[in-house]
Amino acid sequence: MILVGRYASPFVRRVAVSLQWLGMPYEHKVLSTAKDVEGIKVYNPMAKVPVLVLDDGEHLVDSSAILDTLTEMSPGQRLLPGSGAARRHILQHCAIMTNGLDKSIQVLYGMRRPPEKLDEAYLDGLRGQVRAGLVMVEDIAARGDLPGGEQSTLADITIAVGWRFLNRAMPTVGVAEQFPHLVALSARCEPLPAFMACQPEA
Ligand SMILES: N[C@@H](CCC(=O)N[C@@H](CS)C(=O)NCC(=O)O)C(=O)O
Repeated sequence: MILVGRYASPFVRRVAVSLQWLGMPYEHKVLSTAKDVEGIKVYNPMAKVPVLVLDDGEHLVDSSAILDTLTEMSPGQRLLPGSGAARRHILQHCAIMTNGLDKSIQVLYGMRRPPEKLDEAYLDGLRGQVRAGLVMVEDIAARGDLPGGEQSTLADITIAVGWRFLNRAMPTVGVAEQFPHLVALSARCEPLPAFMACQPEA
C-alpha cells in the first residue's frame, strides 16, 4: 500500500498511526498540499490528502473511509469493534475531533490571505468551533473513555493526533492548561511505537 500526504496533516497521521498499529506495511509518499499539488492530483484529482493506494491499485480518499476499510481488512483488530454501542461511541468521538480539525484547517488556510482580506470575525467563529470540539473531547477524556496507551482505540489515536496538531498549529486554541486530560492522553499515546514512527514533518 502507498499512503500519500505528510504526517504534519492530522488526517494523514491518524491513518499512518493506525497502519502502524495494525502492523500493515506501507510506502509513504511525502507530498505537501502546499508545494506538491500536481503530484497529489496524480493520486486524487481533488488534491486532498490522505490518499491510500491499495495493493490492487485502488485509490481510497478521506481518512474515515480509509480507516473503515483498514479495520475491515484486519481480522481480530481492536481499534474499532464491528458493531454495537462501542463502535458507535468510538466513531462519534472520532467525528467530533475530525470536525474540529476540519474547522482548524479552514482557519489555517484562511490566514494565508493578505492581511487586508482577512475576515477576522469569520476566523474567530471557526476558532470557537474548534475550541468547542476540544471541550467536548476533553469531557470524554475526563470521563475515562479514552484509555490511550496499549488499550487505544481509533478514538484515542484520532484525538491524541488531533490534540498534538491543534496544540502546535493553533496554540491560542489548543492551550495545554485548559485541556489537562487531552495532555495526559497525549502523554500516554505519543511514546508508543506506532506514534513514534509517524512524527509530523517540520
Ligand atoms: N475529511 C478529510 C479531510 C482531509 C483534509 O482536509 N486534508 C487536508 C490536509 S490536512 C488537505 O488535503 N487540504 C488540501 C485542500 O483541501 O485543498 C479526511 O478526513 O481525510
